[in-house]
Amino acid sequence: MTRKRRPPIAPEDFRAAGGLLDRRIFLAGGLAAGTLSSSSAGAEPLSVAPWMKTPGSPFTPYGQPSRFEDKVVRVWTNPPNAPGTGAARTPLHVLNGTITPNGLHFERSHSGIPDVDPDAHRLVIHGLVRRPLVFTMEMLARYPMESRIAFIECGGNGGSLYQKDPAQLNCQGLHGLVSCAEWTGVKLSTLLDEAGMEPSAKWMLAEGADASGMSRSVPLVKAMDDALIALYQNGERVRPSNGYPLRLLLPGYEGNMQVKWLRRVKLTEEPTMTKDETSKYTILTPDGKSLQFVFPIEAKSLITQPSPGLTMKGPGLYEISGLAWSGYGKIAQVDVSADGGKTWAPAALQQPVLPMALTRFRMPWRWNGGPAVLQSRATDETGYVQPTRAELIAKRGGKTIYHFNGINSWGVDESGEIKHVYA
Ligand SMILES: Nc1nc2c(c(=O)[nH]1)N[C@H]1C(S)=C(S)[C@@H](COP(=O)(O)O)O[C@H]1N2
Ligand SMILES: [Mo]
Repeated sequence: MTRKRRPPIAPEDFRAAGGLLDRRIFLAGGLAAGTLSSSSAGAEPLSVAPWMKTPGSPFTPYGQPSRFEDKVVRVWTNPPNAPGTGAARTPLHVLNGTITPNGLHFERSHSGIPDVDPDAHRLVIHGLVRRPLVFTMEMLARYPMESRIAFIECGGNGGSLYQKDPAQLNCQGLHGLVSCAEWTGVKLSTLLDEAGMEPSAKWMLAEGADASGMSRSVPLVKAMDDALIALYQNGERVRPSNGYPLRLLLPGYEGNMQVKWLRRVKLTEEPTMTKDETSKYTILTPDGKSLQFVFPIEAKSLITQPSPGLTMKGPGLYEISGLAWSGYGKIAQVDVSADGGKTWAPAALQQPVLPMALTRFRMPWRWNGGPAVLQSRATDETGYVQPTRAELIAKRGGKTIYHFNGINSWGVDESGEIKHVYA
């Protein structure tokens, strides 16, 4: 009896034009590049490598990545060692999964990283409360804690996509001001309940202990809902660059409000109108008016692999993979296009899909070696769909740098090189 063998990629596997495939294609087998007879890696596959012949290195107090991974680093544009305002970006294109390692979490500081002594630092809660409170770090650590996996994205991330011409930067340079971590600490509501809120309190001022005196007004409903006084980041104490010894975590809200090196929470009736929420972090619209207090990050997504710098090596099967997130809740769907948005197919969402956290999506793609334009489009659980760049700019104009969440396009040419393009 003869059985017809199904070809590795059958016509019914194609989901959209441009070679987007059904996700089950990776289960079909026979698609991997390396076979024993065609090993091109140089070494015989089962020869005894040098590192098998002597004992390995001893233990170290704090682990570091392999020396072969020395290009997996943050980058920034400030001159070397210049303190002050600036940002170091996460290398999204060479990471996978959804959690950002602490040493690679992006950093945005308006006046450098203060060297805060946890024994000398205090957190004060005052204003419209019955009992003003002062906390040492030791006192805070005695309260019950919770963990939340949450992204933080700078309101200025992707701001260069408002420009007329596509900036020739890679994924990190264009979009590296977003990261995701498991944050652990004390619920702000626990501390506010203890202080006893006056009924007239509707807002709170959060102030940092750095030289920039970063301060923002936060609606009290958000503070009482899911705000965290974060003491730990991915299991270890919050890094100095991310707010040691404690930061405010406001899941889903723009990064700027998540005040680092937090020293003061003051309950107020009205927003305080600080310099950071009037001169900055407002969205200037085409009619000359500004949108103020645009807090949650709108749904957004991004293909991280392939992306500029990760040149593809010939036609064949590839995995398109990327990240999606929304400050309004969970990601419901991510669609991928390989033809600049003409046709779309839904990507597989990797579990767990958590609210206000980075979500990883994956899509098999058979690249035929021709030009392609790769895009992703996120939909969140509210039904909101990530707009095209043109739709976003029609609404917002080009005078702002904040809250860019338009669809991003990577152009692939015949040589497999990838560039940032507008489609
Ligand atoms: N005290 C203080 N908090 C701050 C800032 C700052 O400069 N000082 N930068 C803000 C901005 S603009 C962003 S985007 C986030 C960045 O958080 P991260 O550096 O932990 O990634 O922190 C916010 N909190
Ligand atoms: Mo920011």
